[in-house]
Amino acid sequence: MYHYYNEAAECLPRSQLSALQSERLRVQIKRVYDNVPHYRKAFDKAGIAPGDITSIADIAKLPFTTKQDMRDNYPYELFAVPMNEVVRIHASSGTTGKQTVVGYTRADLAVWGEVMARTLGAGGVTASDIGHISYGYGLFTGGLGGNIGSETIGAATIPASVGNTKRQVTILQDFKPTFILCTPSYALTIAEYLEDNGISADTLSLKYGFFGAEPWTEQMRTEIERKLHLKSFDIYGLSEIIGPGVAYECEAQSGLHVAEDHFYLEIIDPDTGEVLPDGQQGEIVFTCLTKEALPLIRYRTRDVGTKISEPCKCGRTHVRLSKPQGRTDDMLIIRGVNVFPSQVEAVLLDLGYLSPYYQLIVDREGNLDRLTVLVELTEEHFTAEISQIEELKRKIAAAVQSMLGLAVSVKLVSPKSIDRFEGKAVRVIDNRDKAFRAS
Ligand code: DLL
Repeated sequence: MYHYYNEAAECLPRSQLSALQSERLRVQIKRVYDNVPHYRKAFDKAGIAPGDITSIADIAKLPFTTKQDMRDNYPYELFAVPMNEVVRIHASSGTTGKQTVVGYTRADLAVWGEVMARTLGAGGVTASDIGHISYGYGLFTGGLGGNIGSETIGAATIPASVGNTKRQVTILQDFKPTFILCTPSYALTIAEYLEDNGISADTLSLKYGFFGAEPWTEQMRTEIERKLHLKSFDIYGLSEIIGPGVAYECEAQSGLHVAEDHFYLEIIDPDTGEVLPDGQQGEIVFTCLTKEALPLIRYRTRDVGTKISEPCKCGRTHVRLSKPQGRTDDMLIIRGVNVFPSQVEAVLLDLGYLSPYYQLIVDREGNLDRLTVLVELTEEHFTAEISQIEELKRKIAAAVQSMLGLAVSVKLVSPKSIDRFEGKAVRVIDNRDKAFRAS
């Protein structure tokens, strides 16, 4: 039996969903044309009048919106409502340039609560549950996004926020939450604290975990479930679109359902902008169909994914997104081979005897890029003979090479020497720019 928060909306027949999307797009295009100078200019330039958009199929006529457009209109110029209608601001820090600022009206917050309640409901959460929210509270959308979903579904909500793992574990033991939200890397940090302190996961009451905000593999899922004794679900989103809740896993766990009555998904070829057919990997593009404060149209997320339109076993009619592998910006190109950190993670954890802590270091020697995989030894291997360690390194390098077709160096480091993360993990250290600057 599958669980839903809003079965009528989540299982709406495709013909009705498509009619709803068409109507919502029509209203949205008029809203942005009338209220956002950037869109008026962009549509005029493309020769499109709001009246030309009558059905969801017309979406392909519209120009894309990019991160650069957000920067150029910093902080509020893309808002489609006056400030007295905005009730919340969030921002994502971004590694380069200015923060990306996003806003919500009261109705937008209600949509956020709805899609996050669907996310939790899809895992089986109900009003009888107790939720522990360990995403950071603040400008990051994780904490307050988890919070609004948990409250909307009616669960007793613990706004634990992130950090101070000892205190988090005390809360987990004493307040007895039945579900937790945090990054997959923080879930591992909590698991490690339990192990180090001889606390069995059975002393906690956790039944479900909702992990996202960064890519994580099926192998990582197995690791987390084994250590925390819970069932885990992937949740995806980005601040620009609403925050967490844009797409979520159901109990069939074969992709993430996009809340398609609110966010329209397209997959495009990042080089040509052409819309790709189902099943083909490309850049994820979203259009906000109902957002009032910041209604982005065809926003290029720079995330890589695949659209799955086949019906899902769970009965939801909304399309699925393959488990997001990472951002185009995170994809490394090493001697012509494309590598996502998550692919290396899968190889490492498949070996079965490594710790889930790793980092990828990229250096340039002369004109050649070199990838070093840094992996922590487990306590068990730490005391091994040098010859055994050499053998381990050889095995890891061979496994990565056979999977990715790329020769790598492997460096094994002592347990707990790689940084632990409370929020999003940093997996890649790219020294190539530095080498370039120095030369
Ligand atoms: O990370 C929102 C969020 C919070 C999602 C909590 C899930 C849970 P931003 O900080 O704007 O928002 O970062 C968005 O994070 O474009 C992806 O690259 C990445 N990302 C988010 N969820 C996933 C996921 C939040 N489940 C960026 N798998 C996105 C892979 C993810 N990457």
